[in-house]
Amino acid sequence: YNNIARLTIANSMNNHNSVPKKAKLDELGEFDKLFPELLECLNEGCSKEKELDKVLSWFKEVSEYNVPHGKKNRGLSVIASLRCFKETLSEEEEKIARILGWCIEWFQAFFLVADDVMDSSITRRGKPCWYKKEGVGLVALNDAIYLECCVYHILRKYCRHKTYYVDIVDLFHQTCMQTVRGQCLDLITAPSGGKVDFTDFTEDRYNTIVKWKTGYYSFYLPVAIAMYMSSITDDDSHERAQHILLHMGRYFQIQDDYLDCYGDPEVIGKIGTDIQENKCSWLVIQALKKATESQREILENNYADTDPSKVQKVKDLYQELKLKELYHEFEEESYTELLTLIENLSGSMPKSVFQGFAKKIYKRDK
Ligand code: DMA
Ligand code: MG
Ligand code: MG
Ligand code: MG
Repeated sequence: YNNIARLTIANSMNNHNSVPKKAKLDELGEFDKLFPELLECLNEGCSKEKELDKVLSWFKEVSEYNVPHGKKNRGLSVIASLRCFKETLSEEEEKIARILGWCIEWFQAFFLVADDVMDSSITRRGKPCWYKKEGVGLVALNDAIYLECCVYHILRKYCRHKTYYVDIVDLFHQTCMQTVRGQCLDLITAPSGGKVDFTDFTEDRYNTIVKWKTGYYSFYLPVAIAMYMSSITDDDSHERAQHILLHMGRYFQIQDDYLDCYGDPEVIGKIGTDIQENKCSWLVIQALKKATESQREILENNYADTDPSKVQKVKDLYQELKLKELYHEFEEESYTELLTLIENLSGSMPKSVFQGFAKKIYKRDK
């Protein structure tokens, strides 16, 4: 049977991760096939200037190194969502949906290259962070800006004459503003070099950081693109979708925070730095909620330090406070809550859009 039938059946099943392997591979394969064409189109506009050859080959490496090696959940969500909104897709629509998915992957690469500099990270997707590479360093700043430019270059090339072009360009602009606000709050809540001060580490602050830095770009953005492609432009539907998807984003970032401490670097492709970097992580928020006076003091004396023995003391305290167990309880409860939210808030939109997305991230280990 065709892809639509396959995905519909997969979405109606209750098992998690139930999309048949073949459907997954087909879609990922089709998606990956488009990357070389997009890489090529980024050279347009300066190919006649010999002296710019160096720039073109530098930027080619920037994209090749930073864009196509992630899980691609966000990129693949555009076409998956579109299939839920529309019964049949023309070949052209499929191609555009995949290209817009790639735009999200470039957009994400832009944020990640900058994020790794700011978070003093070491590895990403199983390789050294881009700024850590020999000969890159602070040039990574310009490279991050370049990666953002790619989004609009690709959009313009493939969608300039579409009726939804302005909506989608505007959506990327809005999402960029939202994400940089979130990144700012994340960073200024985690000042470096000073005395540890947990007064700002509240549940409210946490919720605000994750909604802005993760929720909009990772969850609302891909579905909203599919909505605009399907001519769903009314505020009510967008508000409903946003509400559900920001809830999912919070759940996803809590997983990210958990994996920063407990994930296997071989599997998640990155080495956690949240404790060292003084991050307002879900784990430290929970620890502060449960800690006695003396346990809080241990946290204050050992958090936000690169000294491995201090990091270990924080991890030991997390274990004493049973944060792993707390996380697994949260994971169960939150998933049920999410499914209820989908039931109640989807309105006229197909629930499968949200259910499919939820299944992909539930109990993930990377
Ligand atoms: C990442 O938050 C948010 C953006 C916008 C890149 P993070 O620093 O926790 O992400 P990671 O753990 O992948 O570095
Ligand atoms: Mg980071
Ligand atoms: Mg960060
Ligand atoms: Mg993280």
